[in-house]
Amino acid sequence: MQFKLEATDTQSSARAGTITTDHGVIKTPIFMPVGTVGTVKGVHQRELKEDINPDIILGNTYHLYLRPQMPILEKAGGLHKFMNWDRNILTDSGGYQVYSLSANRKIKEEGVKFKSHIDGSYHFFTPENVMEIQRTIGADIIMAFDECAPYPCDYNYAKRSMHMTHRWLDRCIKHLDKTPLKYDYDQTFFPIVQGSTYKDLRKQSAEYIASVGAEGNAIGGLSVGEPAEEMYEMTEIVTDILPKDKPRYLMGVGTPVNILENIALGIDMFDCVMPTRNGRNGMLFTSEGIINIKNKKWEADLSAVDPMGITWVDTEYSKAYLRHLFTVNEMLGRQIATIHNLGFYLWLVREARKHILAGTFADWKNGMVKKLAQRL
Ligand code: PRF
Repeated sequence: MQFKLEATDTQSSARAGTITTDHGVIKTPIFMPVGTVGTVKGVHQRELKEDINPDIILGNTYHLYLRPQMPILEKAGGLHKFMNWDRNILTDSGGYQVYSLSANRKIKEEGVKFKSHIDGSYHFFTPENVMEIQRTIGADIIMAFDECAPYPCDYNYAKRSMHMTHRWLDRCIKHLDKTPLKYDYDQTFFPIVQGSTYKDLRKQSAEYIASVGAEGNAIGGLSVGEPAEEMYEMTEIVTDILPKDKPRYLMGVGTPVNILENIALGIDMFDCVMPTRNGRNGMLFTSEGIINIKNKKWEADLSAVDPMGITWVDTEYSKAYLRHLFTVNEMLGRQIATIHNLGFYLWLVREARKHILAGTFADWKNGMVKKLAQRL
């Protein structure tokens, strides 16, 4: 993997760059649509490529390990081939999904024992087997196995958890070094900063993560219920320490406003279920604000879904029609909303990139932030 920093904003820490892997170029800042189980829910791979056009999507180790399971993915030649996606993929390690999805999880130094949310069967994740699973899935970027501490979290728990995440990181690196690649392209490993909402822990974790010299770095444990201001404060502490010549990925963030504010603090990569999950629930993100398309207000509004027209669905259909699809619970409504929202998120990061390169990011960002959170 190669990262080339193309521009840094003069009034903020925002950056524009390119990441190059064996599956192509990723222009940053980037938003990665979430494709948890080998599908970006509700969107065909062809639509994803042609209409939304992301350079990279995300998959989840936890889900893919449970279904379809590793023998199938191995037989297919990895996730790219299995799902027919020839661009970049990043897999999360399960270090978050284990805590947010499975019941009865037991975290020990050795690893995490958890109960499947699908059939109640028991499984054990360790830093070692998660590296092997990610080799088999075959994503271009693979993540360290970490513990995402809950919020709020008492200091002593956060500190112990952070140190365990650091020890797990050492085990990940050691094991990865002796686990050969499974396919004919490279994989890049990203470690994850933790430390909850404690400044000294965040600083310590960022220093530790920077010291391992990985090709890219991630920040976890944020956007877990803390106020946005606290998230930004933590991001800033960490981005001040992480190397400038490596990409930085803020995991599971966030709203359009969160994304712009964190770009301003020096983040290059984002993922979040919000555009897809909230879209399926009738929430549309637009450059003028947020729409709940299920609202009666749109019942007879025959204007375009989004007059700005980022994707074709925005101008091809009316708000009243889309509302109707939600009212009668047709799946096409959820598909249209998903394509719209992903189109919007990708538009937002591409605009941010353009403005960083043109030296106009800070003013543009401040103007956008005022509009994006409004409820229409
Ligand atoms: N760790 C991992 N994945 C994540 C997170 C984390 O802390 C988060 C927190 N926002 C989202 N996804 N491994």
